[in-house]
Amino acid sequence: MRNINLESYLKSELKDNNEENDELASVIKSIADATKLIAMDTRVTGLKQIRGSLDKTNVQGEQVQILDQISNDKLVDILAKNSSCAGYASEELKDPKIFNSSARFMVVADPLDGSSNISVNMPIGTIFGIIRNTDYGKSSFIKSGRYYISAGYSLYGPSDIFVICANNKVAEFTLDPQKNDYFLSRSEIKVPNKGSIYSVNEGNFSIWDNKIKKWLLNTKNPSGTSAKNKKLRYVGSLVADAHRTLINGGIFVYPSDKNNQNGKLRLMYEANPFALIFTSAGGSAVDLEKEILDIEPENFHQRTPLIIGSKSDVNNFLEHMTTGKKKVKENTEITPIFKWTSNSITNLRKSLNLSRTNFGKKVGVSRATVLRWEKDIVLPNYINKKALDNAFLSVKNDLIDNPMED
Ligand code: P6P
Repeated sequence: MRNINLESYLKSELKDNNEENDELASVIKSIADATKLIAMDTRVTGLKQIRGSLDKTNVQGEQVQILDQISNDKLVDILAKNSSCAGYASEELKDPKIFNSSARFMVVADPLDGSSNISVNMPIGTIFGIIRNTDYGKSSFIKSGRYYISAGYSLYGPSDIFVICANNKVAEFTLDPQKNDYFLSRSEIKVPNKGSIYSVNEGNFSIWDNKIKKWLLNTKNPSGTSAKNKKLRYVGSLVADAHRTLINGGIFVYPSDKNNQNGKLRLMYEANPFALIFTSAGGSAVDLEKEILDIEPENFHQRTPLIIGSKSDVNNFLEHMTTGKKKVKENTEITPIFKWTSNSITNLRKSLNLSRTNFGKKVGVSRATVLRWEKDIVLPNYINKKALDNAFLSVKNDLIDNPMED
């Protein structure tokens, strides 16, 4: 594993002869390059006088930390130069930046999450999601997590690490400062089905709904002979708390409360990326009742309750939220939404009234690939299937009355 760097990993993971893969790999690499620059700053905030805040508030009405702005600027500078990146939207921007509206992908990001921890040298991170650019222009940023084709984060901690979810696999890379490159340090991360840690800000207990209080009390005082007490770990930096939960298992809970009726964390660039990562790694990600990835966003900066972790621990949480024994839909991995066969692909293309060339452009492949699909010579791969899902979802209202035969 030692000598596999991010670039060679992406080449091997996204190897199918799919025009889209190279472009997806290049966008991921651009984001990784930006996080290397951010990491260089996070190591010396006390020396470069980049602690503290600017005399500026962001669209959330929060004071902008100097490093928030620097991190956002680095991501904008690098992604604006990537011809595969159509645009970028982030916690720090009121509106998205559109670079090239006909490019394949868009990036959403929280450029520096947990910035209130900078001044006390606690772990902080960059969170991002990559969405296929289906209907071009600004509106295409408002998409549910099902449209995210990749997601990841950087954690600036004792090590600077970069975790990426691509092709339904989650892998961790560690930055070698001498080589200034990310090398594979964990491949195919899987969340343990149950963990011994719970992570929640107990300081909010008095402003929680009673069901949340009941969950916490039962977690602290488990009943039953085999019940074991869990340990509390809470950094107050989402990337740090989420990464520990991804590796060790357990549960991270940030529910809604009287001060944050819709939750505190943001759907598009905090919850959705972690939901894709945890679901792809065999864990769960829900709000108080359903999967995060199924939330249809109304606005880009909207917030949500976020509960992520081991499937068993999240199901136990959900049982406290409902009277019945409701379980998270057993979705062992992010599978494409529809079953794509030569027939259903042809039906979709004809329903869109597109030539093979233009249909290929819409789903990111060549005319020849579309022909091979329709002649059953080759099957679409995972990324192709997500693109076909998106193509269908983008016009589903027209098609819903005449569902495609399989
Ligand atoms: P609280 C950091 O400000 C952040 O947005 C997340 O990184 C973190 O999980 C959460 O807020 C912590 O919030 O209310 O516990 O301080």
